[in-house]
Amino acid sequence: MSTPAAHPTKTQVCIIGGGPSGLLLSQLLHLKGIANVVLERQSRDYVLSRIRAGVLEQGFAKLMREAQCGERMDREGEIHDGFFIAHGGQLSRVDLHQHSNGNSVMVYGQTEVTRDLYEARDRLNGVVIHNAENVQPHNLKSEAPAGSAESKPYVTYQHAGASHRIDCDYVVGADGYHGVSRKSIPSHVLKEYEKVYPFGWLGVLSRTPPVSPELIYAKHERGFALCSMRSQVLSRYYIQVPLTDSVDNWSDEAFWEELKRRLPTEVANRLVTGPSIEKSIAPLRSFVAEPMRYGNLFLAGDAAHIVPPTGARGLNTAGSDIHYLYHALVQHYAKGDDTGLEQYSAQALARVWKTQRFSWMLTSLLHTFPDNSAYDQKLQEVELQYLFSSEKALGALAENYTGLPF
Ligand code: RFL
Ligand code: PHB
Repeated sequence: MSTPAAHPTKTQVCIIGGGPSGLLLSQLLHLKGIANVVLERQSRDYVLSRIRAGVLEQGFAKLMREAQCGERMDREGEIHDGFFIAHGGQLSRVDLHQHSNGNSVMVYGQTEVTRDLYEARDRLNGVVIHNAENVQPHNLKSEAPAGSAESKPYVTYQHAGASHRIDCDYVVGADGYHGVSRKSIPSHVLKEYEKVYPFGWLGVLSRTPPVSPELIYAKHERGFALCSMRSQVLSRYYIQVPLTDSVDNWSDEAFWEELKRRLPTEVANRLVTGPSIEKSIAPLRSFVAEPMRYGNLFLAGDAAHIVPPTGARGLNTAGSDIHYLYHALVQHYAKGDDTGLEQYSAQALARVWKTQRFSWMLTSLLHTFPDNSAYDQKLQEVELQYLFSSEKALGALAENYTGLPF
């Protein structure tokens, strides 16, 4: 556990949020000699108890290696060359390898990514302050002459009853959708785009062998279902549920029964069930905030954008933000060149919108929408028929799922 001897009063980059985005940036900057502090509202145990993403694109995995955090991921993560789409009682395979010039994805949970990042931060004595309360960035866009002390931002927070202040050059808002950073940007500057879907995903983690060696995305008239995994002994399953449902209404038995109904019979017959070790409902939402820079504040990851989990893009898109921001900050500190910082928002958003499009497309294709007409349903069906009859359509799916270049 990194316990700072004292709370630093000065750093170069103050990062708000100790999720995967904040920790990855912190580690990468540290390796380049750029001082930084991470302020996290929750305890480490709490952050590590969140079960979220499971699929990493190669670009994200590469960034983990660059951050010297890839060893366990490469040992324990599973390379997947394809996945299945179940529809009309059949399983159709999307061969990612074949349709994306030999690309693949890595199945390795976000919880493990975060654990590896914390351990790396500890090894280098990185400063991660947990249980930081009332974190607030200040002076993000000052009128004072650039470079003067008065022009610089600072961040205040409370910890164990005491108030603290960190002066810095830049603030990075990596504090997720509910964080304080985006809210610090004046509303006349920020433009928000949002789409809320009329359903959520009920997710269950169980100590059972996965039903399939590769993920199965199932389209069914009763609602979407997903069979995923964390390892050969740990499975992660999801079913689409109405937003009005609560976890308390779903016993394990009811969950397994409903999941089986939505899978092709031969898959349902081999499903191994067991007690859930985690069960939660996530609402599905698409969201983008523009711009991703305000003065000396840079937003990254879920703080700036959210996708429905269908395309497995959220964490991966956070990774591409961190890639751009990391290189821009290195360019600034090593060469005094601010081009990357100036281009950050536009560059990150260009890729963000492509992942929005893909996540929306896959969500629309595979879910049951309460107000869909018979015509809408026919379109979903023909879209799937077209997909599996066209090398080019499969190529586009594989290209997006394995990750657009950054
Ligand atoms: P996080 O993970 O939300 O971390 C933000 C951190 O900031 C802290 N925080 C604050 N700290 C200080 N002061 C404040 N005022 C603060 N407010 C908040 C929070 O405590 C937290 O620790 O954002 P980050 O780092 O940008 O990471 C983003 C990812 O977590 C997210 O995009 C993914 O989990 C999305 N996602 C998936 N992404 C993928 O790429 N592949 C997947 O397979 C995938 N599956 C998923 C997913 C998300 C899901 N849910 C639950 C929404 C599956 C699901 C079900
Ligand atoms: C997961 O394993 O949690 C997971 C996998 C693929 C997705 C979403 C979530 O598209």
